[in-house]
Amino acid sequence: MNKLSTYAEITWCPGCGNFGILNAVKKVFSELDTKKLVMVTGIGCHGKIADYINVNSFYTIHGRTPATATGIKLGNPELTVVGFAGDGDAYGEGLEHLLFAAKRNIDITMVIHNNRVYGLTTGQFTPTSPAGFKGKSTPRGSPEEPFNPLLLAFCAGATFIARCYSAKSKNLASVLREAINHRGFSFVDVLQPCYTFFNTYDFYNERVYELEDHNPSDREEAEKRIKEWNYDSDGRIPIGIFYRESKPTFDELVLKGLNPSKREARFNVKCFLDRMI
Ligand SMILES: Cc1ncc(C[n+]2csc(CCOP(=O)(O)OP(=O)(O)O)c2C)c(N)n1
Ligand code: SF4
Ligand SMILES: [Mg+2]
Repeated sequence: MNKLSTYAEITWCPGCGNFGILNAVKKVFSELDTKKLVMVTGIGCHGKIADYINVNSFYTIHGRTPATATGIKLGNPELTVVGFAGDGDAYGEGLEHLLFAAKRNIDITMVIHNNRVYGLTTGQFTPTSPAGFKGKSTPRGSPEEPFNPLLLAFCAGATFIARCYSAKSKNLASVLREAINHRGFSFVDVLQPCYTFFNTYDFYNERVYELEDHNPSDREEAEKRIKEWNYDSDGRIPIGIFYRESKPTFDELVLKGLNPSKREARFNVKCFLDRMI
Protein backbone atom coordinates (compact mmCIF):
# COMPACT_ATOMS: atom_id res chain seq x y z
CA MET A 1 0.00 0.00 0.00
CA ASN A 2 1.29 3.46 -0.95
CA LYS A 3 2.12 5.48 2.19
CA LEU A 4 -0.37 8.10 1.00
CA SER A 5 -3.25 5.60 0.78
CA THR A 6 -6.06 5.72 3.35
CA TYR A 7 -8.53 3.27 4.89
CA ALA A 8 -11.40 4.78 2.88
CA GLU A 9 -13.17 2.63 0.31
CA ILE A 10 -13.14 4.27 -3.12
CA THR A 11 -16.74 4.82 -4.19
CA TRP A 12 -16.19 6.41 -7.62
CA CYS A 13 -17.92 4.50 -10.44
CA PRO A 14 -15.72 1.96 -12.28
CA GLY A 15 -14.20 3.74 -15.29
CA CYS A 16 -14.37 7.22 -13.72
CA GLY A 17 -11.64 9.61 -14.88
CA ASN A 18 -11.03 10.57 -11.24
CA PHE A 19 -8.90 7.41 -10.83
CA GLY A 20 -6.32 8.80 -13.28
CA ILE A 21 -6.22 12.10 -11.37
CA LEU A 22 -5.86 10.31 -8.01
CA ASN A 23 -2.88 8.25 -9.26
CA ALA A 24 -1.08 11.26 -10.73
CA VAL A 25 -1.68 13.39 -7.62
CA LYS A 26 -0.43 10.63 -5.30
CA LYS A 27 2.69 10.27 -7.40
CA VAL A 28 3.48 13.99 -7.24
CA PHE A 29 2.52 14.35 -3.54
CA SER A 30 4.81 11.43 -2.64
CA GLU A 31 7.76 13.57 -3.83
CA LEU A 32 6.83 16.49 -1.53
CA ASP A 33 7.21 17.23 2.18
CA THR A 34 3.68 16.19 3.17
CA LYS A 35 3.99 17.91 6.57
CA LYS A 36 3.87 21.21 4.69
CA LEU A 37 1.18 20.17 2.24
CA VAL A 38 -2.56 20.93 2.49
CA MET A 39 -5.23 19.87 0.05
CA VAL A 40 -8.56 21.67 -0.12
CA THR A 41 -11.55 20.25 -1.96
CA GLY A 42 -14.98 21.41 -3.03
CA ILE A 43 -18.21 19.39 -3.02
CA GLY A 44 -18.87 16.76 -5.66
CA CYS A 45 -17.44 13.43 -6.80
CA HIS A 46 -14.05 15.17 -7.17
CA GLY A 47 -14.10 16.17 -3.47
CA LYS A 48 -13.77 12.55 -2.39
CA ILE A 49 -10.11 12.71 -3.43
CA ALA A 50 -9.46 14.17 0.05
CA ASP A 51 -10.64 10.87 1.59
CA TYR A 52 -8.26 8.84 -0.56
CA ILE A 53 -4.94 10.64 0.09
CA ASN A 54 -3.33 10.70 3.51
CA VAL A 55 -2.30 14.36 3.75
CA ASN A 56 -3.71 17.36 5.65
CA SER A 57 -6.98 18.28 4.01
CA PHE A 58 -9.97 20.58 4.26
CA TYR A 59 -13.34 19.75 2.67
CA THR A 60 -14.81 23.16 2.10
CA ILE A 61 -18.27 24.22 0.87
CA HIS A 62 -19.37 24.16 -2.77
CA GLY A 63 -17.33 26.56 -4.92
CA ARG A 64 -15.22 27.96 -2.08
CA THR A 65 -11.99 26.01 -2.60
CA PRO A 66 -9.99 29.06 -3.81
CA ALA A 67 -11.23 31.19 -0.88
CA THR A 68 -10.36 28.54 1.71
CA ALA A 69 -7.00 27.83 0.07
CA THR A 70 -6.27 31.59 0.06
CA GLY A 71 -7.01 31.78 3.79
CA ILE A 72 -4.71 28.84 4.55
CA LYS A 73 -1.87 30.31 2.48
CA LEU A 74 -2.20 33.71 4.16
CA GLY A 75 -2.31 32.03 7.58
CA ASN A 76 0.92 30.17 6.93
CA PRO A 77 2.78 31.07 3.73
CA GLU A 78 5.23 28.20 4.28
CA LEU A 79 2.51 25.72 3.32
CA THR A 80 2.00 24.30 -0.17
CA VAL A 81 -1.73 24.59 -0.80
CA VAL A 82 -3.39 22.60 -3.58
CA GLY A 83 -7.11 22.98 -4.29
CA PHE A 84 -9.29 20.39 -6.08
CA ALA A 85 -12.62 21.49 -7.48
CA GLY A 86 -15.27 20.33 -9.92
CA ASP A 87 -16.39 22.23 -13.00
CA GLY A 88 -19.80 22.89 -11.45
CA ASP A 89 -18.00 23.87 -8.26
CA ALA A 90 -15.31 26.16 -9.71
CA TYR A 91 -16.98 27.44 -12.90
CA GLY A 92 -20.58 27.59 -11.64
CA GLU A 93 -21.14 28.14 -7.91
CA GLY A 94 -17.66 29.51 -7.19
CA LEU A 95 -16.56 31.25 -10.37
CA GLU A 96 -15.94 34.61 -8.70
CA HIS A 97 -13.65 33.01 -6.11
CA LEU A 98 -11.61 31.37 -8.86
CA LEU A 99 -11.26 34.58 -10.88
CA PHE A 100 -10.29 36.72 -7.88
CA ALA A 101 -7.70 34.18 -6.75
CA ALA A 102 -6.24 34.39 -10.29
CA LYS A 103 -6.41 38.21 -10.26
CA ARG A 104 -4.54 38.33 -6.92
CA ASN A 105 -1.94 35.81 -8.03
CA ILE A 106 -2.10 34.10 -4.65
CA ASP A 107 0.45 31.29 -4.52
CA ILE A 108 -1.89 28.28 -4.64
CA THR A 109 -2.60 25.58 -7.23
CA MET A 110 -6.13 24.83 -8.43
CA VAL A 111 -6.83 21.49 -10.12
CA ILE A 112 -10.25 21.33 -11.77
CA HIS A 113 -11.79 17.87 -12.33
CA ASN A 114 -13.66 19.01 -15.43
CA ASN A 115 -16.10 16.23 -16.35
CA ARG A 116 -18.40 18.89 -17.86
CA VAL A 117 -21.34 17.67 -15.78
CA TYR A 118 -22.62 17.80 -12.19
CA GLY A 119 -21.60 14.22 -11.38
CA LEU A 120 -22.56 13.81 -7.73
CA THR A 121 -26.07 15.19 -8.26
CA THR A 122 -26.52 12.79 -11.20
CA GLY A 123 -26.09 14.61 -14.47
CA GLN A 124 -27.10 18.27 -14.75
CA PHE A 125 -25.32 20.56 -17.27
CA THR A 126 -22.47 22.84 -16.17
CA PRO A 127 -20.77 25.92 -17.70
CA THR A 128 -18.47 23.67 -19.76
CA SER A 129 -21.10 21.19 -21.05
CA PRO A 130 -21.40 21.42 -24.83
CA ALA A 131 -24.48 22.98 -26.44
CA GLY A 132 -27.18 20.33 -26.86
CA PHE A 133 -26.09 18.46 -23.70
CA LYS A 134 -28.96 16.25 -22.50
CA GLY A 135 -29.18 15.67 -18.76
CA LYS A 136 -31.55 15.72 -15.80
CA SER A 137 -32.12 19.49 -15.97
CA THR A 138 -31.98 19.78 -19.78
CA PRO A 139 -33.83 16.72 -21.15
CA ARG A 140 -34.26 18.38 -24.56
CA GLY A 141 -30.66 19.57 -24.74
CA SER A 142 -29.02 22.69 -23.29
CA PRO A 143 -29.24 25.68 -25.66
CA GLU A 144 -26.20 27.33 -23.99
CA GLU A 145 -22.69 27.47 -25.46
CA PRO A 146 -19.93 26.49 -23.00
CA PHE A 147 -17.27 28.99 -21.97
CA ASN A 148 -13.55 28.41 -22.16
CA PRO A 149 -12.22 28.35 -18.55
CA LEU A 150 -8.60 28.69 -19.66
CA LEU A 151 -9.42 31.95 -21.38
CA LEU A 152 -11.23 33.23 -18.27
CA ALA A 153 -8.23 32.36 -16.09
CA PHE A 154 -5.89 34.00 -18.62
CA CYS A 155 -7.90 37.25 -18.69
CA ALA A 156 -8.26 37.28 -14.90
CA GLY A 157 -4.47 37.15 -14.40
CA ALA A 158 -3.50 33.53 -13.69
CA THR A 159 0.28 33.17 -14.02
CA PHE A 160 0.31 29.44 -14.80
CA ILE A 161 -2.33 27.93 -17.08
CA ALA A 162 -2.55 24.31 -18.21
CA ARG A 163 -4.95 21.68 -19.50
CA CYS A 164 -4.55 17.92 -18.98
CA TYR A 165 -6.49 14.74 -19.71
CA SER A 166 -7.03 12.24 -16.89
CA ALA A 167 -6.18 9.31 -19.20
CA LYS A 168 -2.73 10.80 -20.02
CA SER A 169 -1.29 10.25 -16.59
CA LYS A 170 2.38 10.89 -17.39
CA ASN A 171 1.59 14.30 -18.85
CA LEU A 172 -0.80 15.00 -15.96
CA ALA A 173 1.83 14.19 -13.30
CA SER A 174 4.49 16.30 -15.00
CA VAL A 175 2.15 19.31 -15.40
CA LEU A 176 0.96 19.00 -11.78
CA ARG A 177 4.56 18.96 -10.57
CA GLU A 178 5.29 22.17 -12.49
CA ALA A 179 2.04 23.79 -11.35
CA ILE A 180 2.82 23.14 -7.68
CA ASN A 181 6.40 24.40 -8.10
CA HIS A 182 5.22 27.60 -9.78
CA ARG A 183 5.18 30.64 -7.46
CA GLY A 184 1.81 32.27 -8.02
CA PHE A 185 -1.68 31.19 -9.04
CA SER A 186 -1.54 27.92 -10.99
CA PHE A 187 -4.60 26.77 -12.85
CA VAL A 188 -4.89 23.22 -14.23
CA ASP A 189 -8.10 22.18 -16.00
CA VAL A 190 -8.21 18.38 -16.21
CA LEU A 191 -10.55 16.79 -18.77
CA GLN A 192 -12.06 13.98 -16.69
CA PRO A 193 -14.66 11.73 -18.28
CA CYS A 194 -17.67 10.96 -16.08
CA TYR A 195 -18.24 7.38 -17.17
CA THR A 196 -21.82 7.33 -15.86
CA PHE A 197 -23.31 10.69 -16.88
CA PHE A 198 -21.08 12.02 -19.67
CA ASN A 199 -18.75 9.45 -21.19
CA THR A 200 -16.30 11.48 -23.24
CA TYR A 201 -13.45 8.93 -23.56
CA ASP A 202 -13.89 8.32 -27.30
CA PHE A 203 -14.31 12.04 -27.97
CA TYR A 204 -11.06 12.93 -26.18
CA ASN A 205 -9.08 9.91 -27.37
CA GLU A 206 -9.67 11.03 -30.95
CA ARG A 207 -8.81 14.70 -30.39
CA VAL A 208 -6.37 15.22 -27.52
CA TYR A 209 -2.73 15.92 -28.39
CA GLU A 210 0.25 17.24 -26.41
CA LEU A 211 1.53 20.76 -27.08
CA GLU A 212 4.98 20.77 -28.65
CA ASP A 213 7.24 23.65 -29.65
CA HIS A 214 5.09 26.03 -27.65
CA ASN A 215 6.67 28.86 -25.66
CA PRO A 216 4.47 29.41 -22.56
CA SER A 217 6.09 32.78 -21.83
CA ASP A 218 4.81 34.25 -25.13
CA ARG A 219 1.47 35.81 -24.14
CA GLU A 220 0.13 36.23 -27.68
CA GLU A 221 0.99 32.67 -28.65
CA ALA A 222 -0.55 31.39 -25.40
CA GLU A 223 -3.82 33.16 -26.15
CA LYS A 224 -3.91 31.64 -29.64
CA ARG A 225 -3.36 28.12 -28.31
CA ILE A 226 -5.91 28.61 -25.51
CA LYS A 227 -8.51 29.60 -28.13
CA GLU A 228 -7.74 26.59 -30.32
CA TRP A 229 -10.50 24.58 -28.61
CA ASN A 230 -13.49 26.19 -26.90
CA TYR A 231 -15.05 23.17 -25.16
CA ASP A 232 -17.41 22.64 -28.11
CA SER A 233 -17.84 19.59 -30.30
CA ASP A 234 -15.21 20.31 -32.95
CA GLY A 235 -11.50 20.46 -33.40
CA ARG A 236 -8.34 19.05 -31.90
CA ILE A 237 -7.67 19.53 -28.19
CA PRO A 238 -4.21 20.64 -27.04
CA ILE A 239 -3.02 19.65 -23.55
CA GLY A 240 0.05 20.85 -21.64
CA ILE A 241 1.27 24.17 -20.26
CA PHE A 242 -0.16 27.11 -22.21
CA TYR A 243 1.07 30.06 -20.17
CA ARG A 244 3.62 30.80 -17.47
CA GLU A 245 4.66 34.17 -16.08
CA SER A 246 6.72 35.28 -13.12
CA LYS A 247 5.10 38.02 -11.00
CA PRO A 248 5.00 38.98 -7.29
CA THR A 249 2.38 36.96 -5.45
CA PHE A 250 -0.45 38.29 -3.27
CA ASP A 251 0.90 36.56 -0.17
CA GLU A 252 4.37 38.09 -0.67
CA LEU A 253 2.92 41.56 -1.22
CA VAL A 254 0.55 41.42 1.74
CA LEU A 255 2.63 39.56 4.32
CA LYS A 256 6.02 41.07 3.46
CA GLY A 257 7.89 38.20 5.06
CA LEU A 258 5.62 37.86 8.11
CA ASN A 259 4.18 34.43 8.96
CA PRO A 260 0.93 34.91 10.94
CA SER A 261 1.07 31.31 12.21
CA LYS A 262 4.33 31.97 14.07
CA ARG A 263 4.37 32.88 17.74
CA GLU A 264 6.08 36.26 17.34
CA ALA A 265 3.57 37.33 14.70
CA ARG A 266 0.60 36.30 16.85
CA PHE A 267 1.97 38.45 19.69
CA ASN A 268 2.30 41.36 17.34
CA VAL A 269 -1.19 41.68 15.93
CA LYS A 270 -0.94 45.42 15.46
CA CYS A 271 2.21 45.05 13.40
CA PHE A 272 0.45 42.44 11.24
CA LEU A 273 -2.59 44.64 10.69
CA ASP A 274 -0.33 47.58 9.77
CA ARG A 275 1.24 45.42 7.06
CA MET A 276 -2.13 44.29 5.75
CA ILE A 277 -3.37 47.83 5.18
C1 LIG B 1 -24.30 26.01 -2.65
C2 LIG B 1 -24.63 24.60 -3.06
N1 LIG B 1 -25.38 24.40 -4.17
C3 LIG B 1 -25.67 23.15 -4.56
C4 LIG B 1 -25.21 22.07 -3.86
C5 LIG B 1 -25.56 20.66 -4.31
N2 LIG B 1 -24.46 20.02 -5.00
C6 LIG B 1 -23.63 19.17 -4.36
S1 LIG B 1 -22.50 18.46 -5.37
C7 LIG B 1 -23.13 19.31 -6.69
C8 LIG B 1 -22.57 19.09 -8.07
C9 LIG B 1 -21.09 19.03 -8.13
O1 LIG B 1 -20.70 19.07 -9.48
P1 LIG B 1 -19.20 19.35 -9.82
O2 LIG B 1 -18.68 20.50 -9.04
O3 LIG B 1 -19.07 19.44 -11.29
O4 LIG B 1 -18.48 18.06 -9.24
P2 LIG B 1 -18.53 16.54 -9.73
O5 LIG B 1 -19.56 15.86 -8.88
O6 LIG B 1 -18.90 16.53 -11.16
O7 LIG B 1 -17.15 16.06 -9.47
C10 LIG B 1 -24.19 20.14 -6.34
C11 LIG B 1 -24.95 20.98 -7.26
C12 LIG B 1 -24.40 22.31 -2.73
N3 LIG B 1 -23.87 21.31 -2.01
N4 LIG B 1 -24.15 23.59 -2.34
S1 SF4 C 1 -20.85 9.99 -11.31
FE1 SF4 C 1 -19.28 10.39 -12.87
S2 SF4 C 1 -17.76 11.69 -11.86
FE2 SF4 C 1 -19.00 10.75 -10.26
S3 SF4 C 1 -17.88 8.90 -9.68
FE3 SF4 C 1 -19.37 8.29 -11.23
S4 SF4 C 1 -18.25 8.42 -13.19
FE4 SF4 C 1 -17.08 9.58 -11.66
MG1 LIG D 1 -18.38 18.04 -12.64
